[in-house]
Amino acid sequence: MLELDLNQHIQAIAYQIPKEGNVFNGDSFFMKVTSDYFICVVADGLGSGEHAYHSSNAISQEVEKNHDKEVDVLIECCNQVLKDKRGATISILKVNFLQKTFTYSSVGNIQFVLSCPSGRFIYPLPILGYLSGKPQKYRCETYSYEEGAKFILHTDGLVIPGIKSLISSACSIEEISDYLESHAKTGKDDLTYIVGQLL
Ligand SMILES: [Mn+2]
Repeated sequence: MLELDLNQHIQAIAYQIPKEGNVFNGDSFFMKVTSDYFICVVADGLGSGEHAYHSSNAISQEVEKNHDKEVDVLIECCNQVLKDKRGATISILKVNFLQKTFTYSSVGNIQFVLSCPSGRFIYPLPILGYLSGKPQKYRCETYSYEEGAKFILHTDGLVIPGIKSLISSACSIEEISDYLESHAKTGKDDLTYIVGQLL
């Protein structure tokens, strides 16, 4: 499954494939572009199959319903909808085009890296754990970005050595996505990535 979203400020490609033999994908994502901001969420439901899907899908639906809210509010809303569900890891990214900043918050093993044309990398430190409706501490940080910055957000089903050199290369995001997709054969885990460029 491949999805493309773009305007004059961003181009983003999302790709998803379930674990080999599974119908349900335990990962979910949502992304949306408006004239002012881009928001995306990637969630990895604990385990795999239908129960994993119910947890991660609850997160993507919550962000879809409330995409205009701030990231710190959204992540707590997502925690609340996981009460009585198995749980999920999560990353939320929201980009403010006018301020040229982005806010990122994550719990668990979803990886994010952003590479600026100047050579600067932004690689927020992960918080261990997962959301399951229990009280949880979050880290929610805002960074500035340069035009041309590229980023990738991916679940642990994608295992690619040298992801930082790939994202900082001169390749377009279509080329990066083609490369990732060709390496993302169905395997031991569900897999989701979002690759994008801020313009
Ligand atoms: Mn996983």
